[in-house]
Amino acid sequence: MRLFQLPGSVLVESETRWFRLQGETWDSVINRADLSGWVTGQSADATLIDGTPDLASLLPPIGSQEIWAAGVTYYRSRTARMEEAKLAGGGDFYDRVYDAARPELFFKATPHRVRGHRQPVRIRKDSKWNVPEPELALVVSSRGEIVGYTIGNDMSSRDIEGENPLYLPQAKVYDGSCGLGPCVLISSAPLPSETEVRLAIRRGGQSAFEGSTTLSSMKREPKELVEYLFRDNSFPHGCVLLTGTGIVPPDAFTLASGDEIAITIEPIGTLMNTVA
Ligand code: DO4
Ligand code: MG
Repeated sequence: MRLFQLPGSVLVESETRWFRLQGETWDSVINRADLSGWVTGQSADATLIDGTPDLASLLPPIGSQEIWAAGVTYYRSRTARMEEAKLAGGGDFYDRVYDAARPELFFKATPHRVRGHRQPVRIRKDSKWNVPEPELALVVSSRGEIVGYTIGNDMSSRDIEGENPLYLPQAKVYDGSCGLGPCVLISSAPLPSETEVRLAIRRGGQSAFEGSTTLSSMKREPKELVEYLFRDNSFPHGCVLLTGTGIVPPDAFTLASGDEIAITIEPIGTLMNTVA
C-alpha cells in the first residue's frame, strides 16, 4: 500500500483501488499504531475513487516532521568524501566514522525546505560543485517505529563540504535542498537487501549520468540508524531519516540548472526533480 499527500487529503493506493482517508492529516496517519492494519481497516468502509486520481497537485510526503540524514553508510560515500576533504586535512574522519559504532547523523531539513515529486530542487548560489544524493528514506513514527519508506534526494554542495567538514550544515541545509517523494510505501518489514536504488540525470534531453546500487551495500541497518537518532531526542510528530548515498557521480560532474534528476527505488516509485 502506498500513501500520497494532496492538498487537504491523504490518498491510499491499495492493489488497484484508490481511496481517501477521511478526516485525517498526514501527521495523524503516519503516527497511527499498526499503520498498515489501520489503513487496511479503513479500506472496508472507504468511498473508492474512480480510476486513477489526478496527482498533478501532489505534495511531498511530509507534515510537521523534521528530516534527518545518515552519512557514510556506503563505501562509495566514504571514498568520495575522503577525496574531497583530503586537501583540508579532513579525509580521515570519514574513514573513521565508516568503521565506528556510532553512525554519522545530521539534521537535513525542516518541512518548508523539502521539494516533492516534480517540484524543483535547488543548488546554493555560493557553490560550484553539486550533486544529488539518492537515498532510501525511512518514515519513522513518534514511537521510533519505521512505518514506511520514501525516496530522498540529499542535495549536497561538495566544494563547501570538502573545504572543511565543519561546513557540513551549509553544504546540506538550504532552501530546496531536500527532495522527498513521490509517496510512502507502508511497510513495517525491512525492504529486501537486493532492492535497487537507481539514479539517472538528464541534461538537454540526453543522459548526463546513470548509476545504481543495492541496499545490500549499506554498512548499517535502518533500525540501528533510528535507534541512534532516538537516543535522547524526541520527535512528537515522527521524523524522516535519509539513510545515506551509495551513488556518487565522478568528480568532474556537477549539477546545472535545468538538469532532470530521477531516483527510482522500485517498490516505492520514482522521484523526479528538476534543478531550478
Ligand atoms: O559526511 C557527509 C555527508 C555524507 C552523506 O550525506 C552520505 O553519505 O549520504
Ligand atoms: Mg547523503
